[in-house]
Amino acid sequence: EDESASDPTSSDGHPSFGADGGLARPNDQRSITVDEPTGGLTAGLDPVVQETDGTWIAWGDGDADFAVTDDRNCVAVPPDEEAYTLRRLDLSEEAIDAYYYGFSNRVLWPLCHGFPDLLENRPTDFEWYRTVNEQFAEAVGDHADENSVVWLQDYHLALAPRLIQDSIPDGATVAHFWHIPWPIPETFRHCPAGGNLLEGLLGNDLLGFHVGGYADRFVDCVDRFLPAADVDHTRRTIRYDGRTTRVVATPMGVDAEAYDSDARSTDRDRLTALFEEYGIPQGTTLGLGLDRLDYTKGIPERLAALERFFERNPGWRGEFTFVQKATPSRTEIETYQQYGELVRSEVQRINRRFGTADWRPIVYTEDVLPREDLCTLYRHADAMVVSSLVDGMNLVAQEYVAASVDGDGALLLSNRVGAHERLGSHALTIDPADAEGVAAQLEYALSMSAHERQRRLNTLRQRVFSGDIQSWMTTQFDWINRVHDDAGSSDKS
Ligand code: ADQ
Repeated sequence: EDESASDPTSSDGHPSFGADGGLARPNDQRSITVDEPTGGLTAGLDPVVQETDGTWIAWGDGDADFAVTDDRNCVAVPPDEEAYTLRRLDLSEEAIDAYYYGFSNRVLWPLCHGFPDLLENRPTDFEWYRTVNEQFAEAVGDHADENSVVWLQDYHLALAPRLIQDSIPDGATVAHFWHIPWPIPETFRHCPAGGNLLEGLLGNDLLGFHVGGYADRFVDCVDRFLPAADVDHTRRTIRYDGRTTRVVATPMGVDAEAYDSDARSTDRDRLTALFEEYGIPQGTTLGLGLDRLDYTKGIPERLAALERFFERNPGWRGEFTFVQKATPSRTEIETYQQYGELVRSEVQRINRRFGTADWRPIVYTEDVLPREDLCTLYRHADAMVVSSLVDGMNLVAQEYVAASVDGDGALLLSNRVGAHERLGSHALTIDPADAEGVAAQLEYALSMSAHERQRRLNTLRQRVFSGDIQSWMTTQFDWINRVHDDAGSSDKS
């Protein structure tokens, strides 16, 4: 989510079904295929759900080719082992437009990222948001009882926790991870139905954010907008309507071992082939940016910094190429279309300004990279630039570090992303809005001694490996067990 955690239409955090529509219908002999997306959350969650014989509930678009094994839209995963149940909620086009492209991504996304001016509250979007949350709660009710643990992902499900508690007598243990930032009260006050969202989220026993600042802001918003809540700022606990919600900061990591080993197994010939494909002169120094095409990612700001860099450093023209991968996202929303146009036209303008017959300063593509190519670029990029204007965590920065197996990369990291709290001083910190400063840090990165590169990367790698996706999952479930036990002991008292 979290595009990577929640948009089932992209290569992201849900198990999905073969594009050939290969799932068996009842009485149909076609085989079942399951594609495993590479998203970190899926990689982490899949074995847990397998171990617990759980049920994974996700929405889909009711594609006619999708078939199910029973009348509740459930299928066993993996098909040959039947380790857990995957249940799909089919949403109509109208529901997806209002719930996903509407309230989730025209209201909550801009608001939580501190862009209230981009908020678009269309008349029926919130009602659809509520309806889909009710559908999720109902589906959970089919599979869960008071002994169950329900774990919700992200901002698309803010009302579901309370609805789930209401639908299960004696309540289940409900935990929720919010993958994006939480705004300050001054911004949250613009949220339509803000009180309902807070009440919904206080149906959780546990609510997790990436960093302490977001957790504190959530507690501040409850304190300010829900006067009936009893708030303990120090312990980050909230008592409301007979339930205690514990708010925690549990930063998410990546599957560091997998990026490390995939990067080690890349072939230098693949880099040569990619350079050829992109028209980059072999041997050129490589810069890299990789993001969803989203206005929070600071791509035009990065381009402005690159322009300053080439202005300040004529000697690097022809010697340094910046590859920017930008995956289109939420293109139904006009703000995203306009953002894409701005990025593409800025790339063209800068390339016209500095490019020569055999060199372009910026190679821009909108492809989703196969894993091998992603790891090849990560491994060989001399400088990676993450310049988000605001970002809940940012996994790309951590993936780059994990894949930098030769110890010779340099990470320029925005001071406005969750990942900065963990990696900050060992990366090269940038203020993404300061083009001059980013250009200067890029100069520094490219002239840094081999020793300093290695030293910085060593520390970065320690942090990324010690806070990887497995340790995040363990922390989540430690907390869930703790609130589960607390709920059990308070029932007895
Ligand atoms: P995102 O906003 O999607 O995630 P990020 O954390 O960087 O941002 O994750 C993006 C993922 O997509 C990475 O795994 C990356 O490798 C992959 N990706 C992006 N472009 C790609 C391309 N062209 N080809 C292949 N893969 C590509 C949201 C929040 C973040 C938070 C995560 C997890 O916005 O702040 O870190 O959820 O909680």
